[in-house]
Amino acid sequence: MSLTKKILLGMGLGVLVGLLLNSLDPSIYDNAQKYVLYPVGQLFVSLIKMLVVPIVVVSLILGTSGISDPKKLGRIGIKTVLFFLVSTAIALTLALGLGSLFQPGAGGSAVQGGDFEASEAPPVVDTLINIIPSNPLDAMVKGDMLQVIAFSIFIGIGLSRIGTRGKDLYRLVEQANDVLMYLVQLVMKFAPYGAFALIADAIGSQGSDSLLKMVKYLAVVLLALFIHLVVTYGSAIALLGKMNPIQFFKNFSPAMVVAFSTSSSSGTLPVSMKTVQNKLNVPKPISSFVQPLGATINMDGTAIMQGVATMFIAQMYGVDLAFSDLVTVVLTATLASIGTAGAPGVGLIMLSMVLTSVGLPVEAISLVLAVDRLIDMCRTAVNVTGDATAAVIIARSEAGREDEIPVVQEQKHA
Ligand code: DAS
Repeated sequence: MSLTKKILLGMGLGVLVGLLLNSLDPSIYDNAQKYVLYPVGQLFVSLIKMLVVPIVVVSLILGTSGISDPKKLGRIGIKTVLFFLVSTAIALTLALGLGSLFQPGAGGSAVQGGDFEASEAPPVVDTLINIIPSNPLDAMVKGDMLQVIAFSIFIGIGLSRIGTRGKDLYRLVEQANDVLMYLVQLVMKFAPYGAFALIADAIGSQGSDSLLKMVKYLAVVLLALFIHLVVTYGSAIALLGKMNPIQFFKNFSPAMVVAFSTSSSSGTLPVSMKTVQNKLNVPKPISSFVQPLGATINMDGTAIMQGVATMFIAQMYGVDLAFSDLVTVVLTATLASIGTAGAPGVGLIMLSMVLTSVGLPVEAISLVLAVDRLIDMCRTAVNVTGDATAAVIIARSEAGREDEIPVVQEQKHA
């Protein structure tokens, strides 16, 4: 049985066991929670948290070093990165807007006995100054994600600017990324049991109300993904790509199916590139530049999940996010989508850095973790479609100038 099926089975069993425990004598739930559900659920959350800082550092160094030298990127690269950033900003605005409109976590009680006190957000100026770590290692030890992000970006820029002198360090960081991607796959093997325990614990303690909130969160994310896919990409394809959107989605659907079933943008790359070249008539040089870059740094679907999840978790903790917090979410989720590797489950790990940037606890990922695999399948299909949309639009804008296209150093992800 595939891992996805095992996770979905774990989720289903978690719902049934949770509803059963909630209907029985509370002492039965207490014992089940103490000796099984809590240990298994927290073990899974800790395994995820263990990977957060190293993955953020390594992913952002690789992602930043690939795009920070305008000379290396060239005209095509700058147009491509600009399209990626604009579409991710639209995705996040959509996610935060729908999260505010539908309030999937409203009235939630993620913290027993009263609201969670988010750490008081300092004035914006202090936040910006505080982003620069006076001690990068201390920032990593404390998990101060904004400072970890800033330090990683500086390293990535430096690495790209020293050129060939940095090739050994770049290779070392790539190897570290490969090890971390292997560890993500290893941790994901535990996901069926973790999802079971987290769902059974939440529903066992709070009844069908918590199930309803999870379903509402799932529905808001799927709605945002659908709107972004059809409206944002559909109109970009029609207006900028001068292509019939229905034709685009029909021709690209085989790659979307592969992305949905594998939850891996990198794994889908061979199919998505072949589809874009053969069925959407994008010249090979443009497809071979835009799509590998996109599979590494362009994850609109992931950004949407992170935007809605942050709103959902803030609502479950009774925290009102100020406008400055929402700006921070857009910034960190954009950086997270640049850093997210095209492998299953990585976007959830990167969600931790978005949560900490607005003072929410990393443990809160347990509220969304249980349904994340289902969302990962959908958001990965959106991620690869965003890269294909960019390829079609860039090809259109470069019609007749394909000979001037640089070759980007493709980052390998497991
Ligand atoms: N599954 C990742 C991808 O391959 C995205 C994610 O985890 O958010 O695009």
